[in-house]
Amino acid sequence: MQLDWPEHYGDPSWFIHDRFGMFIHWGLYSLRAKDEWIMTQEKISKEEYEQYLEQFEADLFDAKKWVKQAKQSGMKYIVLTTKHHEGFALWDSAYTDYKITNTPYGKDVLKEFVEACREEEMKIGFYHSVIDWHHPHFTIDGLHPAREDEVVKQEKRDMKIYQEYLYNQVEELVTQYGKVDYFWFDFSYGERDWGWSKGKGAEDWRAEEIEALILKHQPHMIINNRLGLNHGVYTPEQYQPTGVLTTADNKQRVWEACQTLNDRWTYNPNNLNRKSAEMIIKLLIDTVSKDGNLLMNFGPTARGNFDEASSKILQEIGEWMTYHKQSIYGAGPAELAPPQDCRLTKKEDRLFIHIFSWPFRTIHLKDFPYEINYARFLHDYSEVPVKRFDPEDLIHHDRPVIAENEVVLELPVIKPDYVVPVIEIG
Ligand code: H79
Repeated sequence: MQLDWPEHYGDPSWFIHDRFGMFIHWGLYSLRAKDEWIMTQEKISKEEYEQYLEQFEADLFDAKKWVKQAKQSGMKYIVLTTKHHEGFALWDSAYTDYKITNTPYGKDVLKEFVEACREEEMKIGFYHSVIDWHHPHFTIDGLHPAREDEVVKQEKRDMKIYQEYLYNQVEELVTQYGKVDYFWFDFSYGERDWGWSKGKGAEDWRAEEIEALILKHQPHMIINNRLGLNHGVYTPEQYQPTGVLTTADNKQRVWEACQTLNDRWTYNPNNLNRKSAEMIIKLLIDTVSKDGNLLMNFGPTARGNFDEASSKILQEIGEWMTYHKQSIYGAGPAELAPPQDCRLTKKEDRLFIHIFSWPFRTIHLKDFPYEINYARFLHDYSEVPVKRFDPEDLIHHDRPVIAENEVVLELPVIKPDYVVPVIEIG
């Protein structure tokens, strides 16, 4: 099937192959430790919010550790928030004082991040918010409600000045940090007044100029769909599509589901609605079976480390990935319907059956279209016996009859000791 992909973007093959990335939300909101939208949700005044700048010590921040933890868990790329809606820059931008180098931490986080990624061959993604609640010329809109204390009133705001700022900062990001693989803007989709955008769209960001700027300096770059231009990596948020995604003219979309650990994107120790490693592994498998990527978010603490709970989850994901990564990297959807409680992925002539809920003794694959040379568990390559249609069997009334074109896999009674066992058929 043909890809729905803008010709002027870089080649997304690496991205489609790698399937699994880490999203990192880290900013001043990490100190409040509730929600990255807190400034707007609680209508916090600029003055109050700016105090967090003085408190950002990040004394446990170690980019190498982030990257090692992501890598150990099987993630192949990391997308870091260079600036979220709050407007605080994680790099030493020349265009603002509201930045990491003016905190007690004092160093350029982004520089350390890209260096650590390169050392470990981790692909690099920059998240960048086109929304900015701190910039005095970002015009007040539906998602940026006027606070009582707004220093610059709406009529004095000049969006053109903000547009320059946005452009200049993106220029810094694509010229001062070496090769970047992926630009992740947040957000507006397609129509100007549609849904979340609430009144701002591509022309407010000067999206086409920004895109041209990025590609001029880094022609290999891939970009997500949130500049409002209706192309690039399609990014369903906290939502799993029900199948492969195609356009109206039947082209295959490049897509990536982004998911939170516990409802919101910032570190929040008090939201215990946390996804287990098992659920995240299942999300990843489900995504790949539908031809997408999973960008799984983790929020470091204000001190800069992943907390114990996150670290443990990352480690558990890694334990599964160590033995099952073949069914994820470079894999995509299969053409046949999955058996009950299973997800299928396929890579060349190999089929992978991911068993979400352990059945009693057998898995039935109806209308099985492929040759079978072998079937085996991925975690230890132990053989899985395969039974096919046999006319002789018809005389045995004590076992289910296998239909023509049906394949039956014979399983042990006890589930192997992995959250999601996988059978490979080759
Ligand atoms: O960075 C993460 C989110 O902060 C950002 N995108 C991801 C990657 C994002 N920004 N906006 N949205 C997602 C959608 C906005 C949803 C809203 Fe609401 C519903 C805004 C107001 C109501 C969510 C709930 C935010 C505040 C309350």
